[in-house]
Amino acid sequence: MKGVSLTQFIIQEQRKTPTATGELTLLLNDIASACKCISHAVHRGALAGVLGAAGSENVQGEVQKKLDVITNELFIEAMNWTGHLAAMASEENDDIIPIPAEYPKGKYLICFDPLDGSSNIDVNLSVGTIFSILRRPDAVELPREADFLQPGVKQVGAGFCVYGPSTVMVLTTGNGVNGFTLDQDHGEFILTHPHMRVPADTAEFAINMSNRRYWEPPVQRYVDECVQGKDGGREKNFNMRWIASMVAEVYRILTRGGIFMYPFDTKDAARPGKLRLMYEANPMSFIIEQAGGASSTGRQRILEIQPESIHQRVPVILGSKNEVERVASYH
Ligand code: P6P
Repeated sequence: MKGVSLTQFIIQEQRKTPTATGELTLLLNDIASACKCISHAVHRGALAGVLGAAGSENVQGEVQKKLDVITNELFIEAMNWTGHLAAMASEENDDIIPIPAEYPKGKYLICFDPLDGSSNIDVNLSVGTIFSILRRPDAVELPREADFLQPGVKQVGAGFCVYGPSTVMVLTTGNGVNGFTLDQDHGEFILTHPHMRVPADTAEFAINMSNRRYWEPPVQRYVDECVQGKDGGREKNFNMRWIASMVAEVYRILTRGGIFMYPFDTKDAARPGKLRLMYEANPMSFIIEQAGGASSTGRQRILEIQPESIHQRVPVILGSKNEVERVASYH
């Protein structure tokens, strides 16, 4: 099955934008190449000796690196020479990552989580790479952290690659959401899920129930009603899922609907939520909204949050529009 490749698809999309220079197309292609490399590393797993925490030593006597560090280096090295980026921000790096002086710079910024859900790697569950593309502010040659702090509505593109039974790249550049499955034989992403849409209603919720005592009352109320189903006043009974891998939860919601919640909790007063705004909540919210869903902190639309720091955490309630709006109405 050949089908439409990711490269063909994004070039066709580019042709719909007369002013496009093709730079975003090339950047998306470079991201796809990086994700192919990460997919290979993740799927080799134990065979590549990259599982588990540090502790073992390689031949140079260096401490064996965890896969999330290796994938971070993979992504940075696949992107820093391309000439499309002015700087990068990664979950794995405290500071923003400048483009080495010897390479040309471009007009985009990228925020990424190289391997989200990496705690699942050792138990062989799906993990993924999440990325968010912003424009470099005009005339900024050497971007600083402040140049990244743009609300999610400013994203030019966003996507994730889920490394599961199959490797699927999900992408939006503001004209809907499309999914591409990696054909391992040809090494190409092929369009397999055109125009992904999130059903407005669902009977499936995803949350880590062990945190119930830390949630705010509106979330406790909503989840208790889902658990009680028809016995508690809802018009239907609900099912529950929790994979502890955001990319897998969001992919499921894109394929059959659902609501995913990592809400505000009082477990750690210093953290308003667990998930990071710039490279988890914003890209996933852009994708979910582009597929007809909704994404909120419970009190505001996530894409309208003015970021204050590159690693800022936010509460996340996203998925089927009618359920997200119900939770927001309880706040
Ligand atoms: P918990 C993975 O570590 C992650 O950032 C998300 O991908 C996932 O949804 C969440 O944290 C899981 O958190 O507390 O259930 O382990």
